[in-house]
Amino acid sequence: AQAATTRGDVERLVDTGEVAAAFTEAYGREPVGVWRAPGRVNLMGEHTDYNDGLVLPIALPWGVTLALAPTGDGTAEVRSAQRPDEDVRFATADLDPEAPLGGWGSYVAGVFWAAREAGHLPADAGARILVDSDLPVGASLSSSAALECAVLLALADAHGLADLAGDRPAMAVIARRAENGYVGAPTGILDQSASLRCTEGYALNLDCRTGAAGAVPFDLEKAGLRLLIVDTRVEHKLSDTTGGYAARYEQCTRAARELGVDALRDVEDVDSALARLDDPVLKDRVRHVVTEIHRVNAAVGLMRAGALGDLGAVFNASHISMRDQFAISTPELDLAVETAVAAGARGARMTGGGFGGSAIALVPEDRLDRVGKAVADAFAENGFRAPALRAALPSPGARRLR
Ligand code: GAF
Repeated sequence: AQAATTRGDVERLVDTGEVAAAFTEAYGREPVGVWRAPGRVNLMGEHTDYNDGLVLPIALPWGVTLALAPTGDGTAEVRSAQRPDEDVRFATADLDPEAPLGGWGSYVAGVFWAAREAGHLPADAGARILVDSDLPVGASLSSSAALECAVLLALADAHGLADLAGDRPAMAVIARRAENGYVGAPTGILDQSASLRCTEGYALNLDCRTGAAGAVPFDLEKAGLRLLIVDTRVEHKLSDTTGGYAARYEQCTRAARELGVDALRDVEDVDSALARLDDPVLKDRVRHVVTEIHRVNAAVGLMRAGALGDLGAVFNASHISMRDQFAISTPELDLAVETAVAAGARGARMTGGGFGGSAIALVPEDRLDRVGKAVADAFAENGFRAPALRAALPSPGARRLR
């Protein structure tokens, strides 16, 4: 397992020197700074964000690090250490959401587009950027949001966009707009908020309707627990507008309309709401969203009481709801969850958008190896691709490193 279970491990993952040196080699000049934005796992509250509900993510030790130098020529050049043959260049004035660049460059271009649309980025603002990432893509760990947030934070700092640089909630709105308006993925505000607003040692209890947030202590080390992330390596894709994610978004919107509420967040009595719906699929979707919002509150209560082990039961209930009511799990995710619990995890659930990606398990420290091995063995026995296992601590949100 790739483990970052102590603060020292987390620090070692952040190598600012290498990224700055790679920038200098690529562009023949020094960057003005280096920024890092993390990926996330969500502890509770899945598919609740676009229903105006509650979420509870932590930032991961892994993320996107980038070096940047601002320019005043209105163009951007972006290189990635992971994609050396896919350099990206664009003139910011030419960006058109009807014809997005495509590929990984869309997430960068989308941020320029959204920051300009919001009136923050002057027309002549450009940049040279070098991106490095230790987050897997398509693993439900928010590699897209980490990239968007790193670019936006660096642009805000380097171009002196003072009204934006100090306002993380506003930055999350712009990074989400990049994804919705330019990339074309109908996602909510969870991932960008997690990357920009999480703090080390805490989970972020975010109200996606108001943007209000609180930090909830999540001291795994003190509780003798570890958070094991099982990346099933079945890639999920949120930007597929005909796919499962977009279909869930549409079903939730339709259910809210039929129930006469602004969003499913406003459903107060789930049984009477279900009685007013005819479509059994919509009933299932509503039951998941409404109960999942309650599970966020339950999880926050347990965390504030210092009863982290008891979160396991809430994890398990959430997974069953995602599997049976929201229908976003996969055989690999179900196997990861069931095997982890059978091998001694306190609880487990899939995390993120679903249809692939990762599961998380809350595991007593002394059972971490046993649980990881049990999951890897079960995957092999079932003929699934070997999972990638990582243990993580709640880590710092997006920040300037140098
Ligand atoms: C993905 C989306 F990007 C988020 O907005 C959220 O809906 C999540 O799936 C499910 O909770 O990560």
